[in-house]
Amino acid sequence: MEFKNLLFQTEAGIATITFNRPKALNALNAELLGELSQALDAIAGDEDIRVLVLTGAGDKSFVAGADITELAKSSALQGKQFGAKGQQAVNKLQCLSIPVIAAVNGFALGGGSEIALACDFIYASENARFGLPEITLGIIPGFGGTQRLPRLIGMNKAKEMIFTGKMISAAEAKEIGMVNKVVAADALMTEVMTTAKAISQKGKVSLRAAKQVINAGMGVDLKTGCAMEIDAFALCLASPDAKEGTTAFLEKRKAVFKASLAGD
Ligand code: CO8
Repeated sequence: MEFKNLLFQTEAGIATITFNRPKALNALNAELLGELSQALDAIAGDEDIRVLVLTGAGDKSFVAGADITELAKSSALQGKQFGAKGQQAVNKLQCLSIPVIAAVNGFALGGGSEIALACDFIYASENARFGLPEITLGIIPGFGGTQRLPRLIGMNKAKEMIFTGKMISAAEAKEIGMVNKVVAADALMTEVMTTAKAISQKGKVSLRAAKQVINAGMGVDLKTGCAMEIDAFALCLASPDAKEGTTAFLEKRKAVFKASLAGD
């Protein structure tokens, strides 16, 4: 697929979306958000894609937030429409049935941090910087940052980041549990692709079930979450993936998972 503001490629079941406005540090304009939604729809409809990776073009920035030139000209109504477009895209990202890894290769500010937060986990380069600087612009996060950040790192730490608008280093982001791994900039994509490949070789049905149950379980009480887990477990057990996984173990060989979500 061809886009104006994104690069999109797939290889061996791993799709990569690269935010591609390097002159504006990959800032998010309305057109880019529309393209992101389109790309995510295409990925959701492609059974052969098993993992998605998001990163930024250039060596300086993942995404430096919403495009401030556009925001500066927006009325409240246009801002609401822009916010809705952004939230639609990040919600699609979070609800995608396949695992999504953010490879944060520089600034992840405002909407950039919010996109990374909607991914399943984040690997960052040593030069990455995270922050929600909206308060400095007289606004607040609008792509889910006030909701996802406290859920991930705790309310007090999230409030400190959002109230001060300060950037934190990749090392600090790892310390507070926002980032899973920090590596040298030139090793980031290799590290991300190694993990993406390992995940892509697992069963698609069980990956989907695990992601769905973890995401849905975060919004309900433990008892309800555990009940959802049992149902999802039973569905997995009925899939060809479970047959292959358990048979491969007993035959002392590596499982080769073929089942698609459609069950063929
Ligand atoms: N929007 C537009 N252009 C940007 C942005 C941005 N967010 N960030 C950087 N740029 C542009 C700069 O204007 C500059 O362009 P030019 O070369 O034409 O002058 C170019 O990128 C390079 O930037 P700098 O020269 O500033 O590079 P530095 O290395 O000196 O600084 C920083 C890098 C620290 C990243 C700095 O550019 C910066 O602070 N950028 C703004 C970061 C920011 O505040 N982001 C939050 C935006 S608000 C947001 O994300 C809200 C999301 C939710 C909206 C919901 C609406 C309802």
